[in-house]
Amino acid sequence: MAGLIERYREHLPFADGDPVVSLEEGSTPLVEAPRLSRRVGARVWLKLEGANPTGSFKDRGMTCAVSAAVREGAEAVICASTGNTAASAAAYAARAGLRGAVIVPEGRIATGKLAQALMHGARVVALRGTFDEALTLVRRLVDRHPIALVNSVNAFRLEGQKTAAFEVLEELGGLDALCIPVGNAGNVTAYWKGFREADHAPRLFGFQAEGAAPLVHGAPVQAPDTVATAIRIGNPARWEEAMDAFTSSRGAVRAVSDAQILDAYRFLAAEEGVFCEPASAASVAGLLAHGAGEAESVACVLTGHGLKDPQMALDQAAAVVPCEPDLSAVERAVLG
Ligand code: AN7
Repeated sequence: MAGLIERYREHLPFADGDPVVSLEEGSTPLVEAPRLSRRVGARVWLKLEGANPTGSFKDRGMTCAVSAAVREGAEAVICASTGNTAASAAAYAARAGLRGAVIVPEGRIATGKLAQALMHGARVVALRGTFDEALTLVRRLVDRHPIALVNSVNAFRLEGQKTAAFEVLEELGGLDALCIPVGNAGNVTAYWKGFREADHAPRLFGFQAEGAAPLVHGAPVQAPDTVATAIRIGNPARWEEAMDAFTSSRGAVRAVSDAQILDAYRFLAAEEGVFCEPASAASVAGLLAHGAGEAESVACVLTGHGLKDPQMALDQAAAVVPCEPDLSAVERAVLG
């Protein structure tokens, strides 16, 4: 399977012969969710972005951002991140032979993401501050040093991420509504760009965590907090564009509580066989809590894989059953 620059080159700002840094990202599964569909009263599909090479949708943007950085002669890339951008940037930097640095909020990044960034050889800086402070600082840093910024303020990121909208439309033909978690608001902006370029306009419903819902409140949140660490963001970089996407598509941005997020997280794993990370479950939590207008066909974007955050899973799931190594004990343990 080709990577997405190859697959969608005519819709992307890359010419034949430009350098391409790819891990064959994109082309992710879109699976129907029968139990969720029954609960919602519509046909619901799940876009499994956790099936990307580093386990999140960020790879779509990163293949473009890092390919463009190589084309421009960059030697290093940097990002601020709640975790997934860091993991993806580190992987694509390694692939390209560039140095990578990532700045993450100390103690607020899921274990899997930290392991990825470190294994790929990035310099991982744990900031004693929020994601928003980290982003402000890296933006100042790249003004002073020749390092490519690969956060979603980088236009190439959105170009890559818009391809997910193409894929959904190619599979379903059309769509009434899309539900999506919102943090820094790059992804919803990218989907809207992709849908418009493909001449479709499903309603976009974005969901933020209650404790980190600046777009819902209409004001930045100084100390954002939620169990969904990936979307623990108080001042989204793509604020205006995201609000335009919600308004233009006749959609909305709404908040979901941590309890609703965790309910959806467990439901998807236990009832649909789909393990996503908590932030991703916000899309389904929002659909369950608020609906999606009168939509008959709905796609929920599951942005990252559940294995990103093993500690959260162990905290939320049933305990393991200890057992002595004899048959009757095993019978009791298995059947009891
Ligand atoms: C799983 O990695 O911002 O609204 O620094 O990891 O485009 O920010 C992650 C965001 C949703 C929100 N789901 O997307 C980062 C980062 C998952 C995420 C989002 C993120 P945006």
